[in-house]
Amino acid sequence: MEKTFVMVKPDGVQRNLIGDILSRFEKKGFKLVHAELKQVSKELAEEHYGEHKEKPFFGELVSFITSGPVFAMVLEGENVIATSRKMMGVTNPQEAAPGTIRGDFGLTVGKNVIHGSDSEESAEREIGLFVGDKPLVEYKKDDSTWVY
Ligand code: DAT
Ligand code: MG
Repeated sequence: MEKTFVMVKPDGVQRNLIGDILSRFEKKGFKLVHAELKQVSKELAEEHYGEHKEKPFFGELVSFITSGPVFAMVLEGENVIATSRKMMGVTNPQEAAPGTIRGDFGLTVGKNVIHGSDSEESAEREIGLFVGDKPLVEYKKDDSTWVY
């Protein structure tokens, strides 16, 4: 089953949004197979956001994502990568549709509450970076026959 990496960013943690955000994914039918409250190091931040190294906002991005703990998750489900990105809304919360996580909870692009992998390759890469060798929690979820 497809997996993705999602994290509530430091602004979302500080603003007490972990529960609301996790609840949306749970209610949608996605299965949580890893969760960790984690302080991101500068090295991990630079690696994770490597594709943005040359952007003018890179320094700000790294200092923001390391400014406090994040809530890192791996979610599993059919088409979870694209669907969870839709639930997050577009990058800039001012343009994100109401009803999306960024649309409902964010106000500026620099503090947009949540991260989610954007492709199968980035999901695999980001799960590797954040979870490493720790095994994902594999279990049968009793609601699965009602979701699928
Ligand atoms: P996304 O997080 O939607 O995948 P992205 O990968 O293009 O967006 O950018 C990563 C993060 O960088 C994004 O969540 C917020 C920040 N960011 C993007 N564009 C920015 C900009 N123009 N100014 C400041 N921060 C920006
Ligand atoms: Mg991205």
